[in-house]
Amino acid sequence: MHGEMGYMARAPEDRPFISRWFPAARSVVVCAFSYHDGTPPPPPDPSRGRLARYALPPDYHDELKKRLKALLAFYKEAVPGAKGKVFVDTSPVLERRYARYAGVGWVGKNAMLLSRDIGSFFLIAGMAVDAELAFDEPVPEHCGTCRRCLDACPTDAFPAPRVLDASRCVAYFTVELRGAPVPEPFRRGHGDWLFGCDACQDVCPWNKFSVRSRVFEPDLPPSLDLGELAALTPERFAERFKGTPLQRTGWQAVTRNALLAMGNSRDPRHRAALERFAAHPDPVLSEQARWSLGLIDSRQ
Ligand code: B12
Ligand code: SF4
Ligand code: SF4
Repeated sequence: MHGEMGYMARAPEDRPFISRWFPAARSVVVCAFSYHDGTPPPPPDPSRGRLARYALPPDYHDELKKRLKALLAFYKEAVPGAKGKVFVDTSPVLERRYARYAGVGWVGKNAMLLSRDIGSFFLIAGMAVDAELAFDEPVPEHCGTCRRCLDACPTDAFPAPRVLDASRCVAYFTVELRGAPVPEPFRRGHGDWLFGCDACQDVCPWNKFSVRSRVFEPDLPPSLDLGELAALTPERFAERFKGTPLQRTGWQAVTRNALLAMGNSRDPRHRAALERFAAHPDPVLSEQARWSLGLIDSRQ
């Protein structure tokens, strides 16, 4: 269920309990930060690959850590001697679980934390503190009989509602799986996703209530030209995507994703780039290019 994300298997018994990470914890404050830029998803275009919305602003970790640290400093000033610790994504804290307890929203059938007020295009960050604070109640769930997200998932990554099998998820393959090929049975499901995947959120009716972010501005466009991307050397890639979420995933995996999206587009205009990569010394890239050429040719 975790794919190659080994850290998820480490100390699994600690992950549900914030007090194992911060023993003094008595209360948890959870914040939601919209990253929606107010624009609709881009129209399909065989020459381009799509980026998930969260990847458009600069990498969010530093910005949210800064804001949570300021909140913690404010708290410590108000309560001299108080202790606290902030979490933004990378700590062993199950953020959706605590956000649910804190009343930020409910866990949708797509496993996303979902709010009636702002939909699900938001990031979670928070802090644990050593005092007992007044608390909000969890909100009831509002999915009802809807199952649009389950039906929209292109790789059948939900064995049951609210249970995500990460080892089938396009977001996992495109962002976290590096140095390895995308397993063949999931390639067609990637469609034109280049980095991350929003298919199970784009269809959610609650996302018509998404609010424009007051924290993040897009730095990247919602889709990138596949030919231009595949033409970048590792050095040019590093320059172009410095400070963006694509930087951490790196040239090899993002180029692999671009070659895969080229195949799924079935657009013969990508043939020259794919033929160049079919002879590339990197076996992951050359194999992906050959697979994509096969898909384009199978249509002729
Ligand atoms: C690893 C990870 C991934 C893995 C998935 C791992 C997984 N199986 O969930 C991959 C790489 C695939 C991934 C994808 C995405 N991720 Co991610 N991811 C994480 C990370 C770092 C850890 C999550 C984790 O441990 N999951 C393990 C499962 C077991 O825990 P969980 O999903 O939190 O589920 C709990 C709740 O569902 C709860 N629960 C509550 N009620 C109920 C009811 C029932 C019936 C059930 C079964 C469960 C349940 O129980 C579960 C266990 O406690 C978190 C940050 C963090 N530290 O939490 C971000 C995080 C979950 N990701 C986030 C985002 C934005 C995404 C993507 C949307 C990115 C994208 N567009 O490509 C996709 C969404 C995919 C999806 N539909 O969930 C946000 C989610 C924000 C939100 N509004 O929910 C987080 C919180 C990061 C952040 N700081 O904002 N992610
Ligand atoms: S992010 Fe994409 S692949 Fe992953 S569960 Fe949602 S729709 Fe499926
Ligand atoms: S698409 Fe429907 S089932 Fe899925 S999270 Fe949204 S409301 Fe719930």
